[in-house]
Amino acid sequence: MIQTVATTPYADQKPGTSGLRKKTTVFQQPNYVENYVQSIFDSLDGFSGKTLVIGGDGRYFNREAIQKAIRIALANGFGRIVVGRGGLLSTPAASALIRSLKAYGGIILSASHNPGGPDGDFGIKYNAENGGPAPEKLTDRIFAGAQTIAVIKTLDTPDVDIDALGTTKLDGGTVEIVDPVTNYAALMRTLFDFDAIRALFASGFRMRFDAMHAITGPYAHAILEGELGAPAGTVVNGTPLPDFGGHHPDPNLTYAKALYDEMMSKDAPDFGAASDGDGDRNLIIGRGQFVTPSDSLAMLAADARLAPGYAKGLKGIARSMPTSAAADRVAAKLGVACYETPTGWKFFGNLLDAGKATICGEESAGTGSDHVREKDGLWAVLLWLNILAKRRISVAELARQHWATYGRNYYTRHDFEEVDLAAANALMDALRAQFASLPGQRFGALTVEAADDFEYHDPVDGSDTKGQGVRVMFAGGSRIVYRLSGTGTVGATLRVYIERYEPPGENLALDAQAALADLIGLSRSLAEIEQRTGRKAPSVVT
Ligand code: VG1
Ligand code: CO
Repeated sequence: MIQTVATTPYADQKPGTSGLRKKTTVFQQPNYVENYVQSIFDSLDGFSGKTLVIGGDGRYFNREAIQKAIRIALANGFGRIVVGRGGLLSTPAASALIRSLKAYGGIILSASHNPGGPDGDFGIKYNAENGGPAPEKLTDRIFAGAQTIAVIKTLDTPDVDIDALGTTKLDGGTVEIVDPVTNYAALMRTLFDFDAIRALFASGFRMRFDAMHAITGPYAHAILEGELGAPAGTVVNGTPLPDFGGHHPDPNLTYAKALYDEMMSKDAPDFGAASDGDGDRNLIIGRGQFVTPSDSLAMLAADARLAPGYAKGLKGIARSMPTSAAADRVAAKLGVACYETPTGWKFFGNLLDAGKATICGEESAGTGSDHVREKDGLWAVLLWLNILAKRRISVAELARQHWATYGRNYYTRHDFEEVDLAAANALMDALRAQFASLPGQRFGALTVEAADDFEYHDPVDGSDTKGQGVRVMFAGGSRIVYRLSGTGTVGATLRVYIERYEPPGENLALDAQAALADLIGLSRSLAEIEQRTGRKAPSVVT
Protein backbone atom coordinates (compact mmCIF):
# COMPACT_ATOMS: atom_id res chain seq x y z
CA MET A 1 0.00 0.00 0.00
CA ILE A 2 3.04 2.29 -0.04
CA GLN A 3 2.57 4.99 -2.65
CA THR A 4 5.19 7.19 -4.21
CA VAL A 5 3.74 10.58 -5.12
CA ALA A 6 5.56 13.06 -7.35
CA THR A 7 5.76 16.59 -5.96
CA THR A 8 7.45 19.95 -6.54
CA PRO A 9 9.16 22.11 -3.89
CA TYR A 10 7.75 25.14 -2.08
CA ALA A 11 10.41 27.82 -1.78
CA ASP A 12 9.25 29.11 1.62
CA GLN A 13 9.63 26.03 3.85
CA LYS A 14 12.31 27.58 6.04
CA PRO A 15 11.88 26.85 9.76
CA GLY A 16 12.15 29.89 12.07
CA THR A 17 12.68 30.31 15.81
CA SER A 18 10.45 27.31 16.49
CA GLY A 19 9.62 25.15 13.49
CA LEU A 20 7.85 26.03 10.26
CA ARG A 21 5.08 28.53 10.90
CA LYS A 22 2.75 29.96 8.24
CA LYS A 23 -0.84 30.97 7.64
CA THR A 24 -3.16 27.94 7.79
CA THR A 25 -4.11 28.58 4.15
CA VAL A 26 -0.45 28.16 3.18
CA PHE A 27 -0.36 24.74 4.88
CA GLN A 28 -3.59 23.80 3.10
CA GLN A 29 -1.95 24.04 -0.33
CA PRO A 30 -1.60 20.70 -2.16
CA ASN A 31 1.26 18.64 -0.70
CA TYR A 32 2.50 21.50 1.51
CA VAL A 33 2.34 19.46 4.72
CA GLU A 34 3.42 16.30 2.88
CA ASN A 35 6.49 18.00 1.38
CA TYR A 36 7.66 19.30 4.73
CA VAL A 37 7.08 16.08 6.65
CA GLN A 38 8.84 14.09 3.91
CA SER A 39 11.72 16.61 3.99
CA ILE A 40 12.08 16.05 7.74
CA PHE A 41 12.40 12.29 7.24
CA ASP A 42 14.70 12.76 4.24
CA SER A 43 17.11 14.64 6.52
CA LEU A 44 17.19 11.83 9.12
CA ASP A 45 18.42 8.25 9.05
CA GLY A 46 18.38 5.09 11.08
CA PHE A 47 14.73 5.29 12.09
CA SER A 48 13.53 2.12 10.42
CA GLY A 49 11.20 0.27 12.81
CA LYS A 50 11.56 2.95 15.49
CA THR A 51 8.98 4.99 17.41
CA LEU A 52 7.72 8.45 16.41
CA VAL A 53 5.54 10.59 18.69
CA ILE A 54 2.91 12.81 17.03
CA GLY A 55 0.61 15.36 18.63
CA GLY A 56 -0.55 18.92 18.39
CA ASP A 57 -2.19 21.78 20.21
CA GLY A 58 -5.66 21.07 18.83
CA ARG A 59 -5.82 24.03 16.50
CA TYR A 60 -7.73 24.08 13.23
CA PHE A 61 -6.20 21.66 10.64
CA ASN A 62 -4.46 19.66 13.42
CA ARG A 63 -6.42 16.49 12.73
CA GLU A 64 -5.92 16.56 8.96
CA ALA A 65 -2.18 17.21 9.32
CA ILE A 66 -1.82 14.36 11.81
CA GLN A 67 -3.40 11.85 9.44
CA LYS A 68 -0.95 12.92 6.73
CA ALA A 69 2.01 12.69 9.10
CA ILE A 70 1.01 9.19 10.27
CA ARG A 71 0.82 7.87 6.70
CA ILE A 72 4.11 9.41 5.62
CA ALA A 73 5.93 8.25 8.76
CA LEU A 74 4.81 4.64 8.30
CA ALA A 75 5.54 4.66 4.57
CA ASN A 76 9.06 5.96 5.31
CA GLY A 77 9.72 3.08 7.69
CA PHE A 78 8.86 4.08 11.25
CA GLY A 79 7.55 1.02 13.07
CA ARG A 80 5.39 2.57 15.76
CA ILE A 81 3.55 5.89 15.83
CA VAL A 82 2.34 7.13 19.22
CA VAL A 83 -0.34 9.81 19.05
CA GLY A 84 -2.07 11.76 21.83
CA ARG A 85 -5.82 11.05 21.90
CA GLY A 86 -7.70 13.52 19.72
CA GLY A 87 -4.36 14.46 18.22
CA LEU A 88 -3.57 16.41 21.38
CA LEU A 89 -0.19 16.72 23.09
CA SER A 90 1.23 19.84 24.65
CA THR A 91 4.75 20.63 23.49
CA PRO A 92 6.30 19.73 26.89
CA ALA A 93 4.19 16.56 27.11
CA ALA A 94 5.39 15.53 23.65
CA SER A 95 8.96 16.14 24.78
CA ALA A 96 8.38 14.05 27.91
CA LEU A 97 6.78 11.25 25.90
CA ILE A 98 9.64 11.10 23.39
CA ARG A 99 12.06 10.78 26.29
CA SER A 100 10.16 8.22 28.32
CA LEU A 101 9.37 6.01 25.31
CA LYS A 102 12.96 6.38 24.09
CA ALA A 103 11.39 7.30 20.76
CA TYR A 104 13.43 8.30 17.73
CA GLY A 105 11.74 11.71 17.70
CA GLY A 106 8.45 13.50 17.39
CA ILE A 107 6.36 15.80 15.26
CA ILE A 108 4.40 18.58 16.98
CA LEU A 109 1.67 20.33 15.05
CA SER A 110 1.44 23.83 16.46
CA ALA A 111 1.99 27.49 15.80
CA SER A 112 2.24 27.93 19.55
CA HIS A 113 1.27 31.43 20.70
CA ASN A 114 0.09 32.50 17.23
CA PRO A 115 -3.68 32.72 16.64
CA GLY A 116 -5.38 29.70 15.03
CA GLY A 117 -8.34 28.98 12.78
CA PRO A 118 -8.85 29.09 9.00
CA ASP A 119 -7.50 32.67 8.93
CA GLY A 120 -4.90 32.06 11.64
CA ASP A 121 -1.59 30.23 11.71
CA PHE A 122 -0.43 26.63 11.66
CA GLY A 123 2.96 25.08 12.28
CA ILE A 124 5.06 21.93 12.27
CA LYS A 125 8.03 21.27 14.57
CA TYR A 126 10.35 18.31 14.64
CA ASN A 127 11.87 17.20 17.95
CA ALA A 128 14.81 14.84 18.20
CA GLU A 129 15.37 11.85 20.47
CA ASN A 130 16.42 14.03 23.42
CA GLY A 131 12.88 15.46 23.25
CA GLY A 132 14.12 18.86 22.14
CA PRO A 133 13.57 21.05 19.10
CA ALA A 134 15.69 20.19 16.07
CA PRO A 135 18.98 22.04 16.33
CA GLU A 136 19.98 24.56 13.66
CA LYS A 137 22.09 22.13 11.69
CA LEU A 138 19.08 19.83 11.31
CA THR A 139 16.61 22.60 10.46
CA ASP A 140 19.08 23.81 7.81
CA ARG A 141 19.16 20.30 6.35
CA ILE A 142 15.36 20.05 6.34
CA PHE A 143 15.10 23.38 4.52
CA ALA A 144 17.71 22.35 1.97
CA GLY A 145 15.86 19.09 1.33
CA ALA A 146 12.54 20.89 0.96
CA GLN A 147 14.07 22.95 -1.87
CA THR A 148 14.69 19.92 -4.07
CA ILE A 149 12.05 17.44 -2.95
CA ALA A 150 10.57 15.40 -5.78
CA VAL A 151 8.79 12.44 -4.16
CA ILE A 152 6.63 11.79 -1.12
CA LYS A 153 6.22 8.31 0.29
CA THR A 154 2.82 7.73 1.82
CA LEU A 155 0.23 5.03 2.47
CA ASP A 156 -3.03 4.50 0.68
CA THR A 157 -5.09 3.85 3.82
CA PRO A 158 -8.20 5.34 5.40
CA ASP A 159 -7.86 7.72 8.37
CA VAL A 160 -6.87 6.20 11.69
CA ASP A 161 -9.38 6.72 14.54
CA ILE A 162 -7.35 9.03 16.76
CA ASP A 163 -10.12 9.46 19.35
CA ALA A 164 -10.11 5.94 20.77
CA LEU A 165 -7.30 4.69 23.01
CA GLY A 166 -5.57 1.58 21.71
CA THR A 167 -3.41 0.20 18.94
CA THR A 168 -4.19 -0.15 15.23
CA LYS A 169 -2.04 -2.26 12.92
CA LEU A 170 -1.34 -0.71 9.56
CA ASP A 171 1.02 -1.51 6.71
CA GLY A 172 4.52 -1.47 8.05
CA GLY A 173 3.73 -0.67 11.66
CA THR A 174 1.32 0.25 14.42
CA VAL A 175 -0.45 3.41 15.52
CA GLU A 176 -0.99 3.73 19.25
CA ILE A 177 -3.39 6.29 20.69
CA VAL A 178 -2.46 7.28 24.26
CA ASP A 179 -3.93 9.57 26.89
CA PRO A 180 -2.13 12.91 26.46
CA VAL A 181 -1.93 13.67 30.20
CA THR A 182 -0.96 10.40 31.95
CA ASN A 183 2.76 10.28 31.20
CA TYR A 184 3.22 14.02 31.82
CA ALA A 185 1.36 13.98 35.14
CA ALA A 186 3.51 11.07 36.32
CA LEU A 187 6.66 13.08 35.55
CA MET A 188 5.33 16.09 37.48
CA ARG A 189 4.71 13.86 40.52
CA THR A 190 8.41 12.97 40.59
CA LEU A 191 9.50 16.64 40.60
CA PHE A 192 7.15 18.39 43.00
CA ASP A 193 5.85 18.01 46.53
CA PHE A 194 2.22 17.33 45.65
CA ASP A 195 1.31 16.84 49.33
CA ALA A 196 2.57 20.31 50.21
CA ILE A 197 0.66 21.84 47.28
CA ARG A 198 -2.48 19.90 48.29
CA ALA A 199 -2.14 21.30 51.81
CA LEU A 200 -1.76 24.81 50.37
CA PHE A 201 -5.04 24.52 48.46
CA ALA A 202 -6.71 22.91 51.47
CA SER A 203 -5.74 25.96 53.54
CA GLY A 204 -7.93 28.17 51.33
CA PHE A 205 -5.28 29.35 48.85
CA ARG A 206 -7.09 30.53 45.73
CA MET A 207 -5.79 30.31 42.19
CA ARG A 208 -6.92 31.17 38.67
CA PHE A 209 -5.40 29.31 35.73
CA ASP A 210 -6.33 30.63 32.29
CA ALA A 211 -5.75 27.93 29.69
CA MET A 212 -6.77 30.38 26.94
CA HIS A 213 -8.85 27.66 25.20
CA ALA A 214 -5.57 26.01 24.28
CA ILE A 215 -3.79 22.75 25.02
CA THR A 216 -3.11 23.06 28.76
CA GLY A 217 -6.83 22.86 29.68
CA PRO A 218 -6.93 19.05 30.01
CA TYR A 219 -3.56 19.00 31.85
CA ALA A 220 -4.55 21.76 34.28
CA HIS A 221 -7.96 20.24 34.98
CA ALA A 222 -6.40 16.85 35.72
CA ILE A 223 -3.43 18.04 37.77
CA LEU A 224 -4.56 21.24 39.52
CA GLU A 225 -8.21 20.46 40.12
CA GLY A 226 -8.01 16.66 39.95
CA GLU A 227 -4.88 15.72 41.88
CA LEU A 228 -4.01 18.82 43.84
CA GLY A 229 -7.51 19.62 45.07
CA ALA A 230 -7.85 23.13 43.69
CA PRO A 231 -11.58 23.92 43.65
CA ALA A 232 -13.51 23.37 40.41
CA GLY A 233 -13.50 26.65 38.51
CA THR A 234 -9.83 27.30 39.25
CA VAL A 235 -9.11 26.51 35.59
CA VAL A 236 -10.90 28.78 33.14
CA ASN A 237 -11.10 28.53 29.33
CA GLY A 238 -10.05 24.92 29.87
CA THR A 239 -11.47 23.35 26.71
CA PRO A 240 -9.11 23.41 23.73
CA LEU A 241 -10.88 25.02 20.75
CA PRO A 242 -9.67 24.94 17.12
CA ASP A 243 -9.62 28.77 17.01
CA PHE A 244 -8.83 29.33 20.71
CA GLY A 245 -12.20 31.06 21.03
CA GLY A 246 -11.05 33.68 18.55
CA HIS A 247 -8.29 34.85 20.90
CA HIS A 248 -4.54 35.11 20.60
CA PRO A 249 -3.28 32.30 22.90
CA ASP A 250 -0.24 34.28 24.02
CA PRO A 251 -0.02 34.67 27.80
CA ASN A 252 1.22 38.23 28.16
CA LEU A 253 -0.20 41.42 29.59
CA THR A 254 -1.89 42.32 26.32
CA TYR A 255 -3.53 39.02 25.36
CA ALA A 256 -4.16 37.70 28.89
CA LYS A 257 -5.63 41.03 29.98
CA ALA A 258 -8.68 39.42 31.62
CA LEU A 259 -6.44 37.45 33.98
CA TYR A 260 -4.32 40.51 34.68
CA ASP A 261 -7.38 42.62 35.50
CA GLU A 262 -8.73 39.94 37.83
CA MET A 263 -5.37 39.65 39.61
CA MET A 264 -5.22 43.41 40.11
CA SER A 265 -8.81 43.59 41.45
CA LYS A 266 -9.81 43.91 45.10
CA ASP A 267 -11.03 40.34 45.40
CA ALA A 268 -8.15 38.79 43.45
CA PRO A 269 -7.14 35.17 44.05
CA ASP A 270 -3.71 34.55 45.61
CA PHE A 271 -2.11 33.30 42.41
CA GLY A 272 -2.83 33.67 38.71
CA ALA A 273 -1.25 31.90 35.75
CA ALA A 274 -1.83 31.32 32.06
CA SER A 275 -0.31 29.24 29.31
CA ASP A 276 -0.09 29.50 25.52
CA GLY A 277 -1.37 27.60 22.48
CA ASP A 278 0.94 24.60 22.85
CA GLY A 279 1.45 24.78 26.63
CA ASP A 280 5.12 25.66 26.78
CA ARG A 281 4.74 29.23 28.06
CA ASN A 282 3.63 30.51 31.44
CA LEU A 283 2.49 33.86 32.76
CA ILE A 284 2.68 34.41 36.52
CA ILE A 285 0.72 37.09 38.36
CA GLY A 286 0.30 37.24 42.12
CA ARG A 287 -2.46 39.21 43.76
CA GLY A 288 -1.62 42.78 42.78
CA GLN A 289 1.85 41.70 41.58
CA PHE A 290 2.84 40.88 38.00
CA VAL A 291 6.08 38.91 37.81
CA THR A 292 8.05 39.42 34.59
CA PRO A 293 9.13 36.14 33.01
CA SER A 294 12.75 37.19 33.51
CA ASP A 295 12.13 37.73 37.23
CA SER A 296 10.16 34.49 37.42
CA LEU A 297 13.18 32.59 36.09
CA ALA A 298 15.39 34.20 38.73
CA MET A 299 12.93 33.60 41.56
CA LEU A 300 12.33 29.97 40.58
CA ALA A 301 16.06 29.35 40.33
CA ALA A 302 16.67 30.94 43.74
CA ASP A 303 14.13 28.66 45.48
CA ALA A 304 14.21 25.56 43.27
CA ARG A 305 15.73 23.50 46.09
CA LEU A 306 12.34 23.57 47.84
CA ALA A 307 11.05 21.12 45.22
CA PRO A 308 12.13 17.48 45.56
CA GLY A 309 13.23 17.27 41.90
CA TYR A 310 15.78 20.06 42.48
CA ALA A 311 16.68 19.42 46.13
CA LYS A 312 20.27 18.71 45.17
CA GLY A 313 20.64 22.19 43.68
CA LEU A 314 21.17 23.48 40.17
CA LYS A 315 24.04 22.65 37.84
CA GLY A 316 23.69 25.95 36.05
CA ILE A 317 21.19 28.44 34.66
CA ALA A 318 20.70 29.44 31.04
CA ARG A 319 18.73 32.33 29.61
CA SER A 320 18.19 33.75 26.14
CA MET A 321 20.10 36.94 25.40
CA PRO A 322 17.09 39.32 25.53
CA THR A 323 16.05 37.88 28.92
CA SER A 324 17.03 40.17 31.79
CA ALA A 325 20.17 39.54 33.83
CA ALA A 326 18.14 38.87 37.01
CA ALA A 327 18.95 35.15 36.76
CA ASP A 328 22.67 35.91 36.42
CA ARG A 329 22.66 37.36 39.94
CA VAL A 330 21.04 34.24 41.32
CA ALA A 331 23.56 32.04 39.49
CA ALA A 332 26.40 34.11 40.93
CA LYS A 333 25.02 33.73 44.44
CA LEU A 334 24.51 29.99 43.99
CA GLY A 335 28.02 29.74 42.59
CA VAL A 336 26.88 28.10 39.33
CA ALA A 337 27.45 29.04 35.70
CA CYS A 338 25.01 31.20 33.74
CA TYR A 339 24.76 30.83 29.96
CA GLU A 340 23.43 33.40 27.51
CA THR A 341 22.01 31.88 24.31
CA PRO A 342 20.18 33.15 21.22
CA THR A 343 16.39 33.30 21.31
CA GLY A 344 14.64 29.94 20.89
CA TRP A 345 14.61 26.81 23.02
CA LYS A 346 16.69 24.82 20.53
CA PHE A 347 19.79 26.56 21.87
CA PHE A 348 19.28 25.17 25.39
CA GLY A 349 19.25 21.52 24.31
CA ASN A 350 23.01 21.01 24.23
CA LEU A 351 23.50 22.69 27.63
CA LEU A 352 20.79 20.51 29.18
CA ASP A 353 22.08 17.32 27.53
CA ALA A 354 25.61 18.07 28.69
CA GLY A 355 24.48 18.68 32.27
CA LYS A 356 25.70 22.28 32.21
CA ALA A 357 22.31 23.82 33.01
CA THR A 358 19.33 22.63 35.06
CA ILE A 359 16.95 25.57 34.64
CA CYS A 360 16.47 27.69 31.51
CA GLY A 361 14.28 30.64 30.65
CA GLU A 362 13.26 33.22 28.13
CA GLU A 363 11.72 36.65 28.59
CA SER A 364 8.86 35.53 26.34
CA ALA A 365 7.25 33.62 29.22
CA GLY A 366 9.19 30.41 28.74
CA THR A 367 10.73 28.54 31.66
CA GLY A 368 11.79 24.94 31.90
CA SER A 369 14.32 22.48 33.23
CA ASP A 370 16.22 19.35 32.36
CA HIS A 371 13.10 17.21 33.03
CA VAL A 372 12.26 17.70 29.32
CA ARG A 373 13.89 19.56 26.44
CA GLU A 374 11.21 22.19 25.92
CA LYS A 375 9.96 25.06 27.98
CA ASP A 376 7.07 23.92 30.11
CA GLY A 377 4.19 26.16 31.18
CA LEU A 378 2.50 23.95 33.74
CA TRP A 379 5.86 22.87 35.19
CA ALA A 380 6.63 26.54 35.97
CA VAL A 381 3.21 26.94 37.59
CA LEU A 382 3.77 23.82 39.72
CA LEU A 383 7.24 24.98 40.78
CA TRP A 384 5.75 28.31 41.83
CA LEU A 385 3.03 26.48 43.78
CA ASN A 386 5.61 24.20 45.40
CA ILE A 387 7.68 27.21 46.49
CA LEU A 388 4.64 29.12 47.78
CA ALA A 389 3.44 25.99 49.61
CA LYS A 390 6.79 25.72 51.40
CA ARG A 391 7.37 29.40 52.07
CA ARG A 392 3.76 30.38 52.80
CA ILE A 393 4.24 33.97 51.70
CA SER A 394 2.45 35.90 48.98
CA VAL A 395 3.89 36.35 45.49
CA ALA A 396 4.25 40.09 46.21
CA GLU A 397 6.21 39.40 49.39
CA LEU A 398 8.41 36.83 47.66
CA ALA A 399 9.19 39.38 44.93
CA ARG A 400 9.91 42.10 47.51
CA GLN A 401 12.35 39.84 49.35
CA HIS A 402 14.00 38.73 46.11
CA TRP A 403 14.62 42.31 44.97
CA ALA A 404 15.81 43.33 48.42
CA THR A 405 18.46 40.61 48.14
CA TYR A 406 19.50 40.83 44.50
CA GLY A 407 18.27 44.21 43.32
CA ARG A 408 15.72 44.51 40.54
CA ASN A 409 16.11 44.36 36.79
CA TYR A 410 13.30 46.62 35.61
CA TYR A 411 12.20 45.14 32.34
CA THR A 412 9.72 45.53 29.53
CA ARG A 413 9.30 44.35 25.95
CA HIS A 414 7.59 46.45 23.31
CA ASP A 415 6.45 44.64 20.15
CA PHE A 416 5.57 46.35 16.89
CA GLU A 417 3.63 43.62 15.11
CA GLU A 418 2.99 43.24 11.39
CA VAL A 419 5.17 46.11 10.26
CA ASP A 420 6.45 46.34 6.70
CA LEU A 421 9.24 43.78 6.20
CA ALA A 422 11.51 46.01 4.12
CA ALA A 423 11.12 48.87 6.60
CA ALA A 424 11.97 46.56 9.51
CA ASN A 425 15.08 45.24 7.77
CA ALA A 426 16.18 48.78 6.93
CA LEU A 427 15.68 49.79 10.58
CA MET A 428 17.90 46.94 11.75
CA ASP A 429 20.55 47.79 9.12
CA ALA A 430 20.53 51.41 10.22
CA LEU A 431 21.11 50.34 13.82
CA ARG A 432 24.02 48.13 12.76
CA ALA A 433 25.48 51.08 10.87
CA GLN A 434 25.72 52.94 14.20
CA PHE A 435 27.84 50.29 15.97
CA ALA A 436 31.07 52.20 15.43
CA SER A 437 29.76 55.61 16.47
CA LEU A 438 27.56 54.68 19.43
CA PRO A 439 30.11 53.76 22.11
CA GLY A 440 30.85 56.78 24.28
CA GLN A 441 27.77 58.72 23.13
CA ARG A 442 25.63 60.26 25.89
CA PHE A 443 21.84 60.48 25.87
CA GLY A 444 20.76 62.40 28.96
CA ALA A 445 21.96 60.36 31.92
CA LEU A 446 22.73 57.34 29.71
CA THR A 447 26.16 56.64 28.24
CA VAL A 448 26.57 53.92 25.62
CA GLU A 449 29.27 51.44 26.51
CA ALA A 450 29.01 49.05 23.58
CA ALA A 451 26.79 48.15 20.63
CA ASP A 452 26.87 44.91 18.66
CA ASP A 453 24.96 42.09 17.03
CA PHE A 454 24.77 39.14 19.42
CA GLU A 455 26.73 36.02 18.45
CA TYR A 456 26.68 32.70 20.25
CA HIS A 457 29.42 30.13 20.49
CA ASP A 458 27.92 26.85 21.65
CA PRO A 459 30.27 25.50 24.33
CA VAL A 460 29.11 21.93 23.70
CA ASP A 461 29.21 21.40 19.92
CA GLY A 462 31.40 24.39 19.06
CA SER A 463 28.90 25.83 16.55
CA ASP A 464 28.62 29.59 16.02
CA THR A 465 25.35 31.45 15.47
CA LYS A 466 25.50 35.06 14.31
CA GLY A 467 23.12 37.97 13.90
CA GLN A 468 20.96 37.18 16.92
CA GLY A 469 19.86 40.67 17.90
CA VAL A 470 21.23 44.20 18.14
CA ARG A 471 22.37 45.17 21.63
CA VAL A 472 22.93 48.71 22.83
CA MET A 473 24.53 48.50 26.26
CA PHE A 474 24.88 51.39 28.67
CA ALA A 475 27.12 52.08 31.61
CA GLY A 476 25.54 50.65 34.77
CA GLY A 477 23.98 47.62 33.06
CA SER A 478 21.03 49.19 31.23
CA ARG A 479 20.31 47.76 27.81
CA ILE A 480 18.13 48.11 24.72
CA VAL A 481 17.90 45.08 22.43
CA TYR A 482 16.27 44.97 18.99
CA ARG A 483 15.28 41.77 17.19
CA LEU A 484 13.00 40.74 14.39
CA SER A 485 10.68 37.89 15.31
CA GLY A 486 11.26 34.48 13.78
CA THR A 487 7.74 33.20 14.52
CA GLY A 488 5.48 35.86 12.98
CA THR A 489 3.72 35.11 9.71
CA VAL A 490 2.71 38.57 8.46
CA GLY A 491 5.29 41.22 7.55
CA ALA A 492 7.81 41.63 10.36
CA THR A 493 7.45 41.92 14.11
CA LEU A 494 10.01 44.21 15.73
CA ARG A 495 10.73 43.32 19.35
CA VAL A 496 12.36 45.94 21.54
CA TYR A 497 13.63 44.69 24.92
CA ILE A 498 14.43 47.28 27.58
CA GLU A 499 16.19 46.72 30.86
CA ARG A 500 17.64 48.72 33.74
CA TYR A 501 19.24 47.40 36.91
CA GLU A 502 18.34 48.94 40.25
CA PRO A 503 20.56 47.79 43.14
CA PRO A 504 19.01 46.83 46.52
CA GLY A 505 17.74 49.94 48.32
CA GLU A 506 14.92 52.45 48.03
CA ASN A 507 13.63 52.30 44.47
CA LEU A 508 12.54 48.71 44.09
CA ALA A 509 8.76 49.14 43.91
CA LEU A 510 8.36 51.47 40.93
CA ASP A 511 6.08 50.88 37.99
CA ALA A 512 8.25 49.29 35.28
CA GLN A 513 7.09 51.56 32.43
CA ALA A 514 7.78 54.62 34.58
CA ALA A 515 11.13 53.31 35.81
CA LEU A 516 12.17 52.69 32.19
CA ALA A 517 10.67 55.83 30.64
CA ASP A 518 13.97 57.40 29.50
CA LEU A 519 15.20 54.13 27.95
CA ILE A 520 11.85 53.59 26.24
CA GLY A 521 12.03 57.06 24.72
CA LEU A 522 15.58 56.44 23.56
CA SER A 523 14.66 53.05 22.10
CA ARG A 524 12.22 54.83 19.78
CA SER A 525 14.49 57.64 18.66
CA LEU A 526 17.66 55.59 18.28
CA ALA A 527 15.94 53.20 15.85
CA GLU A 528 13.69 55.88 14.30
CA ILE A 529 10.77 53.54 14.85
CA GLU A 530 8.01 55.96 13.97
CA GLN A 531 9.73 57.44 10.92
CA ARG A 532 10.58 54.02 9.54
CA THR A 533 7.50 51.96 10.42
CA GLY A 534 4.81 54.60 10.84
CA ARG A 535 4.05 53.22 14.30
CA LYS A 536 3.65 55.69 17.14
CA ALA A 537 3.10 53.00 19.76
CA PRO A 538 3.77 49.27 20.19
CA SER A 539 1.00 46.73 19.66
CA VAL A 540 2.11 44.66 22.68
CA VAL A 541 3.67 45.92 25.90
CA THR A 542 4.66 43.22 28.36
C1 VG1 B 1 9.31 33.95 20.17
C2 VG1 B 1 10.01 34.26 21.47
C3 VG1 B 1 11.02 33.19 21.81
C4 VG1 B 1 10.33 31.83 21.82
C5 VG1 B 1 9.62 31.60 20.50
C6 VG1 B 1 8.84 30.32 20.48
O1 VG1 B 1 10.25 33.96 19.11
O2 VG1 B 1 10.63 35.52 21.40
O3 VG1 B 1 11.59 33.48 23.05
O4 VG1 B 1 11.27 30.80 22.03
O5 VG1 B 1 8.71 32.66 20.24
O6 VG1 B 1 7.90 30.31 21.49
P1 VG1 B 1 10.40 35.20 18.11
O7 VG1 B 1 11.42 34.77 17.12
O8 VG1 B 1 9.05 35.46 17.55
O9 VG1 B 1 10.84 36.34 18.96
V1 VG1 B 1 6.47 29.44 21.27
O10 VG1 B 1 5.68 29.48 22.70
O11 VG1 B 1 5.95 30.07 19.86
O12 VG1 B 1 7.00 27.84 20.90
CO1 CO C 1 4.47 27.92 22.77
